[in-house]
Amino acid sequence: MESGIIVRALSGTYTVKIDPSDNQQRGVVDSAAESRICKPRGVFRKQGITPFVGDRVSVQGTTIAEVLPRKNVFERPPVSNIDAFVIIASQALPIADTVVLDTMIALAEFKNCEPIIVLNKCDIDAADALYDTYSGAGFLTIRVSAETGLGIAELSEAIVGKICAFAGNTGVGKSSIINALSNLALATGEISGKLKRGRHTTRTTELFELPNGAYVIDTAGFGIVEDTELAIEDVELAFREFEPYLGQCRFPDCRHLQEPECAVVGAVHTVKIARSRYASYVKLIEAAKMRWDTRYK
Ligand SMILES: Nc1nc2c(ncn2[C@@H]2O[C@H](COP(=O)(O)OP(=O)(O)OP(=O)(O)O)[C@@H](O)[C@H]2O)c(=O)[nH]1
Ligand SMILES: [Mg+2]
Ligand SMILES: [Zn+2]
Repeated sequence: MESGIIVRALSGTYTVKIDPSDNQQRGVVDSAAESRICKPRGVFRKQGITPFVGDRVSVQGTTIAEVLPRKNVFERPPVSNIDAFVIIASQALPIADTVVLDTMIALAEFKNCEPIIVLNKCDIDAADALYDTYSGAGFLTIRVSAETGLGIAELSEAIVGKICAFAGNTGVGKSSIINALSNLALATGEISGKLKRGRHTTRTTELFELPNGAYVIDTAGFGIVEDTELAIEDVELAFREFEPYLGQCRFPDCRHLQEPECAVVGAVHTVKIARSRYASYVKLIEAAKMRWDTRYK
């Protein structure tokens, strides 16, 4: 039996990139690696199994025989096994909304995928405040410019071999950065022309393979709708820079809102936690509370 990864889904048909056989070098992108159109086993329907883009699968001929256990699942778009959530923001137009950024980051943390903050359009504005906030909070934060190529090599390095969802406002430069990442390999003579999609919107869900072996999915608004999955107790765990203060508050059940002698609020006052991050935390807690109340009251 062979194995592979689903890179494309279109009305019940899946494109599976077949893993190179063992005598071929692993971890090296093999542009000749076979892409095979496959159908799921009939029994999947009865079992309620829907293969997703990103799934690791076993295939027999042109049949998907098994979907291997998933690291995580996103519903919109339907993808699984996302290793890194590459969140693109900028201090040039469109200027980042930190609540939106922090919601995406919280969701990434909740789903066990690594948030990578990419500050684009640094040729126009170096985004110092965003850089300080997010690197200070403990995230890999990379300044780039799709226009000049600044930071693109560093980003490429950071995502080697990972399945990445590129998320961010429309116009922030997701497609431009993906193009820049694929052009990076021009020097080595490898380029997948299919990335040059320009501004076409695509209705299929697809992973694009970059020359560095990363897979990327390029979707405006990725993940935003799914913050509704975050319960109150998930929210504090989704802010990694709060961690040193958890358990230090006066009340063990402190939600870090209006309670007296709260260590988290103390850290905001001493600027160890960024004010904008704390403001996003409060919004996410309020939203989670509201959902809980409407569900259970
Ligand atoms: N100055 C400058 N402009 C950039 C940079 N990156 C992208 N742009 C411009 O910003 C505009 C939007 O870029 P896109 O790559 O289409 O943005 P996107 O995030 O893919 O947008 P959607 O597909 O609508 O979600 C284009 O006009 C780009 O030329 C950059 O680093 N610097
Ligand atoms: Mg785009
Ligand atoms: Zn507290």
